[in-house]
Amino acid sequence: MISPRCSEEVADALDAGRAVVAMESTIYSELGLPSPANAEALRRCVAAIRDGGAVPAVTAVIDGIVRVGLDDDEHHRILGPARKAAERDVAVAVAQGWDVGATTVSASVAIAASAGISVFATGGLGGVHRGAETTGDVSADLDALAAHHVVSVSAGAKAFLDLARTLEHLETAGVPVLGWRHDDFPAFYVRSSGLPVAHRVETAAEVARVFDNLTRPSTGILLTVPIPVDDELDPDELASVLDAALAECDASGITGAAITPFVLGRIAAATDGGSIPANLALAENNARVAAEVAVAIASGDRPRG
Ligand code: PSU
Ligand code: MN
Repeated sequence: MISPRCSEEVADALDAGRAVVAMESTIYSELGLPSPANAEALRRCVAAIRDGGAVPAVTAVIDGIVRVGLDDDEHHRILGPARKAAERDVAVAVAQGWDVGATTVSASVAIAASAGISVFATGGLGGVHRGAETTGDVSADLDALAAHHVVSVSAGAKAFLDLARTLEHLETAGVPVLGWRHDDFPAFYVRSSGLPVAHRVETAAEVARVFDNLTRPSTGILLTVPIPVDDELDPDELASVLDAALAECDASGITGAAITPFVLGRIAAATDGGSIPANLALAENNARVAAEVAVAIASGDRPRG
């Protein structure tokens, strides 16, 4: 089994029972956001977690070592070229000594759990892709949420997924989906997908209580946080851009892992780059809420209601 190497700061915080928030590295690499927005995203998310009274713990595989918590002078390692590492790839990245394995949600949640970290912050989750009934393309992120005892905080799932099926999958897998002060499952760049979340929560203490009372010891929670009102993109414009981009993928044979960068590029172009600040704002907001939840879990204080 993996034994991640924690930074001194993260190890000290975990020993002392202080709040720690795990982070992924795919979104901060060239695979997730263009430079220099990726560096800004990382800086803002780290700062939001610290401002919230928690210790940020970036996960990655660097020089074949599973890392939890990077020093600031190591951040450049994940900002450049990287290989995408989902949960199943982590062992391979170690065995083969990958320079930089950028961890997706599934890998990050698995690594967080192995280090004893209870809360993880991301931008958007992977999920069930449109057309999955023929391609079978369902992100390993969903199974990881069901398999590891971690609260994952996200602004819903990637914008161009089949969100209804993503929610069905999470229901089947036994993962509670909680909406942070919101009734709808968010759709990343927009606050509402039109689909309801299973349960709405108002406080971090409430999330902590749910976390304490899961019936399966190794299941997690998905806490969805809508993008802040002022940063939301126009839902109608986004829907038509998405449909056009996906049709273009179909027509030109773009499939699998190539779909995400292509569609994100089309969204950025169609919104005159407006999707990038929106992406940063939602990631930072998720980090802020994750810190609040981590502090509540670490405090052990669970006032009801
Ligand atoms: N959402 C985005 N951009 C991304 C991702 C999610 O808007 O780059 C990344 C996350 O790291 C997530 C991963 O875990 O994509 C899921 O990839 P896949 O669908 O291949 O499982
Ligand atoms: Mn996939």
